[in-house]
Amino acid sequence: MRPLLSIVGVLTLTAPLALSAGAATGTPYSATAPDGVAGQVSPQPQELTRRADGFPITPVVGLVRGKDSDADSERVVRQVLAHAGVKRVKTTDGTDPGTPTTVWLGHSDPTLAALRVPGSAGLPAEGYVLAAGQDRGGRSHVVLDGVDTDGTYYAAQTLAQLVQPRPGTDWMPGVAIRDWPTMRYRGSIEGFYGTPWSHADRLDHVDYLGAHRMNTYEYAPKDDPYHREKWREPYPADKLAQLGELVSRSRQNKVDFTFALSPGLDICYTSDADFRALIAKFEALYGLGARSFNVPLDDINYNVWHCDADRAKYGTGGAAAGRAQSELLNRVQREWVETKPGVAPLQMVPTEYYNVSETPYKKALREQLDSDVVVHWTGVGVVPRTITAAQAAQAKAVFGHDILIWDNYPVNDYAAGRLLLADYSGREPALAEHVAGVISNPMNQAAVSKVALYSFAELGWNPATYDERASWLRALAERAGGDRRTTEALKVFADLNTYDGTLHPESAPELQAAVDAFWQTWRGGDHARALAVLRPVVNSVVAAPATIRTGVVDPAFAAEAESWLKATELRGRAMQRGLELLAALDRNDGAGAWSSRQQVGALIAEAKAIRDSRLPHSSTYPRIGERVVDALLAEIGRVHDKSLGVVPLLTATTSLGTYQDYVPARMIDGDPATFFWSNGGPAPGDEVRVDLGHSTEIGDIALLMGKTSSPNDYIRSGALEYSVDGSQWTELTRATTAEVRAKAPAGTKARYVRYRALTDNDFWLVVREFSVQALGPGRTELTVTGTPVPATGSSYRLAVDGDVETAYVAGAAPVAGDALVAKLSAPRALAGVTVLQRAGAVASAGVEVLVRGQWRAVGRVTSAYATLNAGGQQIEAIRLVWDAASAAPQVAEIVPRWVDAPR
Ligand code: 14T
Repeated sequence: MRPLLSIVGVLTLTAPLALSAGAATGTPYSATAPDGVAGQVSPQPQELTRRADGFPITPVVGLVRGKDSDADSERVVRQVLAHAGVKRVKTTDGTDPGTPTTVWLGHSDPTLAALRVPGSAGLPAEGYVLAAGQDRGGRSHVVLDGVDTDGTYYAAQTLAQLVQPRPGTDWMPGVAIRDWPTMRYRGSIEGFYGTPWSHADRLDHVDYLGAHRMNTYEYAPKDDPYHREKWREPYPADKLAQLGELVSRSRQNKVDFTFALSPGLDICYTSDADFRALIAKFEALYGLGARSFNVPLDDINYNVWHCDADRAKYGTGGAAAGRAQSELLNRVQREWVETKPGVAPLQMVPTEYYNVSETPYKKALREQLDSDVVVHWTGVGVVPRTITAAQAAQAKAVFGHDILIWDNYPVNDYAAGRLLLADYSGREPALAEHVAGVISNPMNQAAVSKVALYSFAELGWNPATYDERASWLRALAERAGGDRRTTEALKVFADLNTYDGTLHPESAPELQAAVDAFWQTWRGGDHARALAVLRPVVNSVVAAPATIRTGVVDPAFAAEAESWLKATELRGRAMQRGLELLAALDRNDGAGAWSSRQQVGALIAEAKAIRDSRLPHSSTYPRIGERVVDALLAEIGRVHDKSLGVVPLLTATTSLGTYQDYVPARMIDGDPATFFWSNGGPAPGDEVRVDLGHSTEIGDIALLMGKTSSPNDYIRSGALEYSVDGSQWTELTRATTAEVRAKAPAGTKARYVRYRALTDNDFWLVVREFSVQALGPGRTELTVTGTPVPATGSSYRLAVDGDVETAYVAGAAPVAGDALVAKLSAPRALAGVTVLQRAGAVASAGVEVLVRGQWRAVGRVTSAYATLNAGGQQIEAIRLVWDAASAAPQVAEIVPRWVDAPR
């Protein structure tokens, strides 16, 4: 007799197969479990004992069909065996085939007894026992004993993850598993707005669900017209055929295809015709084999009726809406669901799906909705940071029905341009005690959503062992087919695609930490070391996309992520150029720094021109390391500006978050048509601020808040204050209006001006302009005129605006006598001048300064970067006298170096 040993430690699995219906139907499907993650079956089994009696899988294997086997589990087992190199499978319907290795599918008490493992009797639905080992006679057995056919199927999927590929003969580790799901519903709801998944996406998705022991796919794409807008209309034949194929494929994966129909936009609850239209649609899907149905009533206004009869019958308010909805659903449940063989309890999504507060609407559902109906709930909030067990218990109590969590992660329809690749976090495992399940509303990108879905599978099956970070790492390893390099590249990429504003309020936490450490070292003075440490981090960003494109198991992942991969490469390269800029400054290479600066700008412009094909992401550019990459490059730009002597005219900041692209810079762009927009209402202490760059005398101040289309977006009560150092503030005035104007008393000196909220605000904040007049010495204004005249869209001012990214672009090539003249607001001693031209269009010119009405030559510019000495003369103007044969000039900046400039 062999000793039954539980091996302490881990068992390393090398890329076993996870199998699916896809492989059987000819679709290549090779999702593989990770090898970097030792010995894990995913989702993690409830009870797993390792045994010492593992065995090689022989070329001939017996397969015995038992009472809980079916074609699907048999298909999976055959794929496992074929993949393990088995040449011949001797199949029987119960008799012992006498093979050296035998797989007992569905049931076998005698074999379990021989392996001394208790059977599956008494396990919850979908549970199974998987035993692998050798009997006293030295014969090898695998028993896949499901409590039902679903359980046997899951035993087969677990088997697929256990077999270890080995050169020569694959290895079956000795193991005894007792396993069952904790949650009844596990899977997904395609419930997002924007471009729905393709048919191929869905087929692949239900394969993924089945391979990860998830049992639910709900079909509810908001932008399938036949699901919501045109819910009454029957599906055209081609769409129906695809749904039929999807229903079959779901069944093969033990996934309950759940058809959802959303009639809420215009249904008349009292209308018999509307009821019949709904049932007809369900009937069509029933005919295809669907046995699970949902009536979502989310994202509608329940205070609006769509027929007079409803108003007359139900009255108004939440209680009326709850009653109307309950009556409709009760009819569907009682007159249809309960009369059709095999149909699962009806599901619904309440209009109030996002909280647990007691309301007349919820009271109506609690008291009137048929008790069999399962109610969806998203947690407290549409995309809540956390869902606790206590909240889940409250939801169950307040809705008075079984709760199915519709978890709005990793859905990205509300986050245009963002791919959500972070961990599935903030869900308290103990919520399983109060809900029937958790399903994911995924991204518009089906294959990329598998990173999160992997963890949904684990939380749903075995919440007790759920570890969000470990699960995420395994998910990435799985996408990488266990390849270490690809896994690392995915980690880098995922870090840059973390921020969602809710579950993950931090953007690119890993890169952020590296950047923080970089500036700390840089400011400490060890520039070489700072660069040497950050460079490989940035290089890994540049390299990740290529590794991912070739390394991920799923070509669809790379295809769907391509816009983001491209953006990652470009932003990574921009960061590389940024570091080169700093290195150039360190070796006093002004020309090199300017060249790098322009390349940074060009790469970022290229990254911002990318548009993905799917809605809503097609409306903007892919966000990558949002704010972190930008902040690094902006700071490098400031270091460069400082070394050039460029004084930014004005910068704007805020303590508030920014909504979409409505960045603070828009409050100081001189254009009242553009605006800053916060992403929340200002609380006391929140502020908007302008920084003049240096302390100077200030005059008129104007703050224009709100806009015609959101007139309430202003600070209801605020204080206008100024400061020299940013810490000591003096109040100028208080206001309660959308437009605030003030004049600083003559002689007031300040560097900062801010407007600070004194009370809470429900509305967000719009600031169209925040202008502060800078007076007096300390700043010399340059006014540019001359020829050639600027091209459309450009202006003279851009040559002296303190922003090297913008340029005076001439409308034509210069002719003899053309010159660009920058006149000083007051004469000042000039040490030198730097002229920055755009590299693509370098013109040559003589540089002259005006001294007491006389132009004097100080040198020539012939390249993109030119820095000249002016000898400290007191000058009135600077001019560039163009060479007639030159290209049309593009002057990014004329940067004077004043003798008396503060350094
Ligand atoms: F039904 C709900 F559970 C639900 O979440 N409905 C939608 C859903 O289709 C969408 O994908 C999700 C994420 O954007 O949020 C819900 O839609 C909203 C929610 C809002 F708060 C749409 C607009 C909102 F302002």
